[in-house]
Order: sequence, then structure tokens, then C-alpha cells
Amino acid sequence: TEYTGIKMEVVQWSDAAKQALGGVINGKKVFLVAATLRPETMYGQTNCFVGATLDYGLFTAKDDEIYVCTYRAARNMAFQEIITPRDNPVKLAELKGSQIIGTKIKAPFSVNPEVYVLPMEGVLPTKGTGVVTSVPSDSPDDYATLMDLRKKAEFYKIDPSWAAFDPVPVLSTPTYGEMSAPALVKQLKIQSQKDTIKLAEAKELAYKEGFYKGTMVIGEFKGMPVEEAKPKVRDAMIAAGLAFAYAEPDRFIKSRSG
Ligand code: ZZB
Repeated sequence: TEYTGIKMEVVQWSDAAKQALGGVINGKKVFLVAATLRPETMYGQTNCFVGATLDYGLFTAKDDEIYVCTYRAARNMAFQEIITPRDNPVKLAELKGSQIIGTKIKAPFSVNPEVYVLPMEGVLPTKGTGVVTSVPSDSPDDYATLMDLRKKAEFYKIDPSWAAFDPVPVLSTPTYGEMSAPALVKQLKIQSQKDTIKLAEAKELAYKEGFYKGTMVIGEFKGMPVEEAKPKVRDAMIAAGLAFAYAEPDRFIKSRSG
């Protein structure tokens, strides 16, 4: 799978993370790194998600930067010479997802320049970086989770202001209009982020409709079909130093030479 790694610079750590990290960072730039298949939707980021119970590390990356992701992703990135050194990522510190929640980060290309880290129950430790950028206009999982968080802020231990950014129209589709995810959540009667079977169906529908029939309604490539805009947005983000190519093996393939 060919992901785009999105670099979300930490602007202000949560109190829990600040306490846990002490002096580890030492003035360096730190980025939460999200893996996405939909770089063209980055205009509509409203927050970022981590799994509260997952383990994250701070790893040394190129240009004296620090990346936050799962150890598994760090190892993959080291092989791709994104994280250094190549054979053995250096973990400077560890954080539980729960400690990162409430951290304020930059959201590259988004109409919301700074957003917050929030908890999502379905974040898989086995996929991407364990950091997921949230686009509730076009991702049904993101929309359902954001609505859960707003309804039950206290239960999820978040400050309601962290979940206050509304979905932003990014692309328009013939079937679902400018807000595919909210439309599908309503149509399939999805109640919460726990409706995983219906959410998988909604994701498939949103993805197909958005990618093959969508037209951009925002940004430099406004008016362009999504299929054409996608690599262009990706290239623009990479050229701006805000993203990088990140490949992940779909499964482990045995070497042919034995
Ligand atoms: C932004 C975005 C905007 C995404 C959208 C999707 C959509 P796939 O096909 O299953 O590989 N993601 C990335 N890592 C994880 C993880 N560890 N756990 C759970 N979800 C994760 O899906 C890849 C997408 O799943 C990624 O692309 C990311 O969310 C999320 F409008 O990034 B996406 C209809 C989907 N729309």
C-alpha cells in the first residue's frame, strides 16, 4: 500500500505528554505522522486521532526532526530511510495514546491550521502509523467518531473545544453531495463508531464515489476531478516539505532467493 505520510507539527503538548517527556525534545521539531490514502482531502482536516491504549514512540528522523508513530511504522520508515538510522530506529521516548490526547498540532493544507489530537476506538496498531488524520466530511469513521466525542466528551475525557471544528466540504459527488460521510452515516443509520460493519460499507461507498465521481470544491485544484487532483495535492504537499511517500507491505513476501 502506498500511503502519504502527513507531517503534523506539535504546537502545544498536552499536560500529560509534557510531563512524561521532560527535557527529551530539547528544542527539536516534533511531528505526529499520519498515514493517509486520501491526501486530496487534507483541506478538510478537523482533528487527528490516536488509539488511547496504543503505544507510540518518538523517533529521530531526517533533518534533526522527531517523528511520533508506532514502533512498527518506525521500523518500516527506517527501511525507507525516512527515520534514521536505517537498521535500528532510535526511540527517544514512549507515550501512550491517552497521553497524547489534547495535544495541539498543525494540520497541513487544512482550512483549520491547528487542530487537536482525539481518541478513536478503531485505530489499528497494525496499519499505517497508528496516527490517523480526521476528515469527517469524507470519512464515515471520522464523522461517527467526532459525533461520539461531541456527545460524550466527559466519558472520553476530552475538552469539548478540541472537537469543535465542523466538517468542511472538500469534494462534491453526484450521489452524496459535498458531505459524503455525514450523508452515508445518516443513510445507513450508523449510531456510533462502534457500528463497525456498517462503517466498513459506508467507507467503501464513500471511497468509490469520491474517487471516481468526485470533483474538488476547495484548494488549488478546485473544479478538477478527484482522481486527477489526488496525485497533484500529494506532490504539492511533498514539495512543501509537509508530507512524504510511505509504502507498507500488504503482507510479508518471502524472498525468492530463499
Ligand atoms: C484521511 C482520510 C480521508 C482517510 C478520507 C479516508 C477517507 P484502508 O483502505 O482501510 O487502508 N487509517 C490509516 N491508518 C489507520 C489505522 N492504523 N487504523 C485505522 N484507520 C487508519 O484505509 C486507509 C485509511 O484509513 C486512511 O486514509 C486513514 O484515513 C485510515 F476521506 O486518511 B484516511 C472513505 C475513506 N475516506
